[in-house]
Amino acid sequence: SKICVVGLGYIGLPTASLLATKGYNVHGVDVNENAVNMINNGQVHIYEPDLDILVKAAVQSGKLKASIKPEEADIFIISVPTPFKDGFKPDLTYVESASRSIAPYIKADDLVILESTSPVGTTEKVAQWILEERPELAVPVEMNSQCNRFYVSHCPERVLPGHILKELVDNDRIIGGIDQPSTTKTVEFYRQFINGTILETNARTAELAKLTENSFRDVNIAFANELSMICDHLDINVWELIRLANHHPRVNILQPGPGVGGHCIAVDPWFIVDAAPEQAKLIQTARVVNDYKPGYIVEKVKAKAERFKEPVIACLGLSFKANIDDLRESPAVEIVEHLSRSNVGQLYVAEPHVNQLPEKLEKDNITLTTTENAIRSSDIVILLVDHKVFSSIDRNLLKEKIVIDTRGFIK
Ligand code: SAJ
Repeated sequence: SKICVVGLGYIGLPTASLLATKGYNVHGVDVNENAVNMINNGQVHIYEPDLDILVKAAVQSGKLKASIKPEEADIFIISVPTPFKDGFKPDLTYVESASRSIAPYIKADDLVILESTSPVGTTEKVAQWILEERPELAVPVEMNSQCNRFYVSHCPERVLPGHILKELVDNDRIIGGIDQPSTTKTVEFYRQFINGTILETNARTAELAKLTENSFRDVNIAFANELSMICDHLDINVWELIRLANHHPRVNILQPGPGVGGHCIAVDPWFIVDAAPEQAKLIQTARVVNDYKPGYIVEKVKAKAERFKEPVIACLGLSFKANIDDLRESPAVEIVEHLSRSNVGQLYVAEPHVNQLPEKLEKDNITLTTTENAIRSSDIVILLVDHKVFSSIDRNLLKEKIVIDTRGFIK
């Protein structure tokens, strides 16, 4: 069968490439023309370990082609972003426009799969948006007929950035259709290329399951972040505390950090809060605790900087977590921006995974440089990301410095 993948980002591109190398004819669609051109040349516009090799293989086999427009296919996969907008409301603009854009190309018996993380009810909306464009098609919820029908399911992606290629095939998957025939058809498709267990449910449960997974992690990180602030107050080493507590057979605390970033864990819990504000108290509080942490780190740095006349601060790491180049919703970026805005001092930033500062950090008091140069030039060193490359930092360089290690990385 032919597959059309809409949205060629961190989820869509690996998925499209994987399917192409499995022998499917894949038509990839993205609104970013530059990304489309790069992919057609066998190149990648995002960094993920080994993705370049997979994309190259897929394109060279002739099975993966990209374009800015959808084409007819048997299976459509929607993997576009679902950010939030002001007031922490889910923004379904991309899902809606993806759904409407594929509508003209859908034929009877086709399957539409929503992989984007989505608020409860979105999969049903996808079916509705398509029906609005193509009233002659049907889903049996409305018409008890098998003719002219199309199928719609949610199969939330669960891959961890940095480990996408492995998790894409090995993770268990939840599949929930808008009706049982949709679920069954989707399960049959994923069985072709997924090694993990496939779990069947309905669309709404699948949607909430994905949001629940990320909220679970957010709540647990909030617990660790709260502990780190309690420990600062009581002058106790939080890393030692957590290590000790985790020796209990039923305790497994996550790690505190400078805050929670990325486009998933810091976003998805709000979809639950938005849908059930009265009930989702803990989930909302966890968001507040995690969002408080970057500002808390800034205050810590300010307090240390007071003793210097012209403080120079080295900020190590910008990405939202270790060993990736993704700066979206990164607490490290937020901290550097905040320090710059409050003129705390001269900032030297080291981020070995990028060769250019993001636009919002292009400021006179911020310089992107090497790790060693940043440390050598500084009075205060803030470790913001636990990148593997930072583990080889020469400890002698740090001897005379004030070190604020937000990740408990520098022993
Ligand atoms: N973090 C901590 N302490 C920890 C763990 C993480 O501060 O102990 C921070 C990270 O530094 C980062 C943020 O949390 O800023 C999120 O990182 P992450 O590694 O927990 O998660 P993501 O955003 O890279 O990927 C998550 C994953 N979800 C879960 O683990 C439940 C992934 O499986 C999802 O597919 C992904 O969200 C997604 O796309 O939804």
